[in-house]
Parts: sequence; structure tokens; C-alpha cells
Amino acid sequence: MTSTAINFYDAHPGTDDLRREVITGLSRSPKAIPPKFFYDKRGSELFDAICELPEYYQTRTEMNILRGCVTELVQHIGPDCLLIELGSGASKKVRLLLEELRPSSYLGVDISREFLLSSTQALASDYPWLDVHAACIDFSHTLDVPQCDTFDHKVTFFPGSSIGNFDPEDAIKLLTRIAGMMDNNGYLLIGVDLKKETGILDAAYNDAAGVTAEFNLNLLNRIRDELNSDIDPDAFDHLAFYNAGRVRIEMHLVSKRPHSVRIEDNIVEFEQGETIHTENSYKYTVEEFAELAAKSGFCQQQVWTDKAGLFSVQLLKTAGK
Ligand code: AVI
Repeated sequence: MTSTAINFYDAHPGTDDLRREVITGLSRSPKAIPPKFFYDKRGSELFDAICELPEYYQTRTEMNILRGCVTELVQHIGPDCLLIELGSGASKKVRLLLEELRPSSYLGVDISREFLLSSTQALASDYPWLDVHAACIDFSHTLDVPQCDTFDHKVTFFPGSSIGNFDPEDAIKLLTRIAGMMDNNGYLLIGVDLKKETGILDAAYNDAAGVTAEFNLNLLNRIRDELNSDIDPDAFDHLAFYNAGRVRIEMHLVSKRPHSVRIEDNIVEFEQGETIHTENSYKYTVEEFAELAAKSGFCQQQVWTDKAGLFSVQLLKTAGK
């Protein structure tokens, strides 16, 4: 761990947000909890481990695409931008861009406070010429990020196909808000996972080592440890499958038996086989994503994919600017 100074803006949503959304989500039928709550410290570590798995093709494929397209990317974007990374996590992918892109400032945005702090401190220490900022916010609710003033134009980097974790209507709302915070010459560089054979998708979310299962179940550890709850993670199983009709991976936690759970002053009943829907991960074709981008005020400038067409990295520009 390094102690290099960065400008840290902390608006972590806190336990009230978790309490409210968990109680509301478990009172609904079917039960659901938003995926943003996966990312406590342990959840972020587990997600990092998922990115290294042989079955999880997304991370290595996106990194290879980024390595191959960075020179072309720089020709579009030019130097001296403010580079804003949404869902920056371990900030590994952005390292592939920094030397060639030479932004004047970097702003990492993530909901996982400790992870964000240590990864942006490491960046500041490894790239001493870079002005590093970090904002711990829930960007699904707000893009109210601090102003950093030494830049020519803004570039938002949104890797990992995290846009796939939003239902299409919410994805349009988020992209529209991103378009709204961009200035003239603003770009969005976004990773988008592509539609493909079901077997590859099912394997990516059901890895043999059980890391994705642990990641999904860790949400229950978090509820037990941060809220006043007796929820037992051992009473649930991980379930992930491709829903071809909805064009998305769905992740659920399945109750192994009928039982009741206490959360604060609430009692939640589970039937055997009843699920908590914890995540969707939508998959797109390049054309479908172009439509979604257009509805959000962006147009596709260039799209890079791997040879097998598993994943895409897309450069979008605010339409009409
Ligand atoms: C962060 N997000 C894009 C991942 C995905 O693939 O939807 C989260 C994840 N869930 C299970 N494995 C990875």
C-alpha cells in the first residue's frame, strides 16, 4: 500500500441505503436486491478474482482489445483530457491507456471505498505526472463528481460491460446523464459484452472454482454483518443462467428450504426454491448497442472487437457536438 496523496471525494451511500433497498427488495414479489450491493471490500476482491478466471472471457478479451486499439484511440481523442473512469475497481484496464493517452487528470469513480482509495493511490504513485482524483459515489444515482480543472476535454471510460448490469431503459438514462456531463469534444469509451453461444455465457457465470457463487452469496454475508439480521448464507444456493428471451444472464440466490429471516424489525419468509434476483447482465449486438447509444445522445465513432466477436470496445461521441 502506498501513501501517495490523491484528491479523495467521499460520498459513500452508507448503511441506510443498503437497509432501505434490501428491505424494499425483499418485500417485493419476486424478491430482488440491486447488484451494486455486491461491492463491499470482500465483494470487490471476489470480483477481481472472477476477472482472472478461465471461464470469464470478458476481462482478458477487453484488455487485449484495448492493447490493440490504444494508438488509434489516441488519434481520435488527443492528449490532455480529464479521464473519468466509472466503476474503476482495481484500475487495471486504465493502465493500458495512460502512457499513450497522456491525460492531464484522472478521476476514478467507484462505490467500493477502500478498494477505490488503494487503487487510485497506487496509480498516483506509478504515474507521478498524473493528477489523480477519486470519487466514492453510487453513479447509478448521481454523477455529481468533483471538478478537476487542468484539462482540455472530458473522456469517460466505462469498461467491463458494467452497462449490461442496467436494464435497457436504465442504461439509456445513465448514458444520457453521462452525455449531459460531457463538454464539446467529449468521448465515451465503453466496454460492451456481445451476444454469443449460451454455453460460453453459462460457463462464465458458473465457474468451476465456485468464485462467482461466493461473490453472489457474499451479498448475504454483507446483509448479516452490516444490518441487524440473522440471514444465513448457507441456506441459499447460487444460480446463474442465460435467459435467451430477455437476452441477459440472470443471477439469483435460491432458498434451499422454507425459512424465515429477520432483518432489523422485519421478518421475511422464504419458500423452498424461492429466489432473490441479484443481477442481470445484458448482452448486445454492435447494432443494438448503436441504437441504445443513439437514444442516449451518443453516436458510435468506432467499434473494436476480438476475432471471435466475444466482446466490443466502443468509442462514442456526443451526438451533434
Ligand atoms: C460488473 N459486471 C459487468 C459483471 C458482469 O459480468 O455482469 C459482474 C459479474 N457478475 C458475475 N460475474 C461477474
